[in-house]
Amino acid sequence: MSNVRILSGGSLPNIPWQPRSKDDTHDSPVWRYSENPVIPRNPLPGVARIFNSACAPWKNGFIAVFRGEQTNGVPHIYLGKSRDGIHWDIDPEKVPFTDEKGNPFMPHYAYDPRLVQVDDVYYIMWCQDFYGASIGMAATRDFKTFTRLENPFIPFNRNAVLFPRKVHGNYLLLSRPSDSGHTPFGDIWLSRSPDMKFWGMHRHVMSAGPAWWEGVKIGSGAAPIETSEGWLLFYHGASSTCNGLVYSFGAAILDADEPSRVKYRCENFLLTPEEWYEERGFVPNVCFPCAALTDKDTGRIAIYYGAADTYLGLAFTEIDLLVDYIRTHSVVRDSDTEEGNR
Ligand code: BMA
Repeated sequence: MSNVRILSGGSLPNIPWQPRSKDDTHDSPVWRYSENPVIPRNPLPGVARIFNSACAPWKNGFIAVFRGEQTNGVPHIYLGKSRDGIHWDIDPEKVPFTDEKGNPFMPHYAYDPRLVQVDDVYYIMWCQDFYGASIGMAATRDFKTFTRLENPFIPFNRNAVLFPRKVHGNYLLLSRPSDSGHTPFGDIWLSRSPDMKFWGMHRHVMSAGPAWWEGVKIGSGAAPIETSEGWLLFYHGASSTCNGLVYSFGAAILDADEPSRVKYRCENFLLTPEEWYEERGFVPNVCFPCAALTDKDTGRIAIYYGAADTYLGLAFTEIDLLVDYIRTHSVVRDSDTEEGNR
């Protein structure tokens, strides 16, 4: 067994947790919460489904940004609070984004939010209309005012995830350049910024495939977790079937100093649709992670993932088990291990 340490996030004794069942025969070191889904259908007036969503520790509990699909079909972001990370009190109003002067500045739509704390600022990033699907970003310190930042990229782009600290003086943002529709391709890229306004020094991180579960496209899931082995990244991968795409998730470990280099990449998925709430819903067969909580003292990790574009699910793992599994099943190619600048 390895002895890997979690470096980001600090102690989180109240992390949601459930030990693995003795009857669980999965090969993977990730197991589901037995009471999934944690958010059922029709959670709010005018909101039919909550899924692909992110949370973070906040005060003595947790705070979340939810992807809420309204009954008119348009997704927006909603705020929730929880004492235990499982039962949520969700604000029925959309998150009130403003510009830097404090004037209302709402995106036309917003989906797949991520939430990342860097120093004492919480950043939310999501996919929105910027004359085409692209990345929106906002900052908050108090979860009362939410100030939009400059959109980091031109269209088309999705699945942006910030690192939880600067590396060599720059903020780091992973993203997934895409097209305007149900993108049939997609690799993960890294961009740097000194100020959260100007993004550049773009580097390729890793491409879709070759494992079949991630053969069509991949995209970052939770914010990278700093460990003594490097940056642990949960990411989703899509596989093409005669019945459409199947979304699973896996993990890789990126180099601590130069995160565009992949050190280990697990060739197996960690979680793939097999429960009713993953296989059946608005879009069947989707497991889509957007956040992970960690407790550095116990090595516990709680992963939040959208299920079937309909529900929110929770899964668990432990850092030692997980990193052992990733290393044992790691397959990396030149396009993974190189710095990603050609
Ligand atoms: C992707 C994103 C996700 C969604 C997934 C499956 O392209 O739009 O929001 O969960 O498709 O429908």
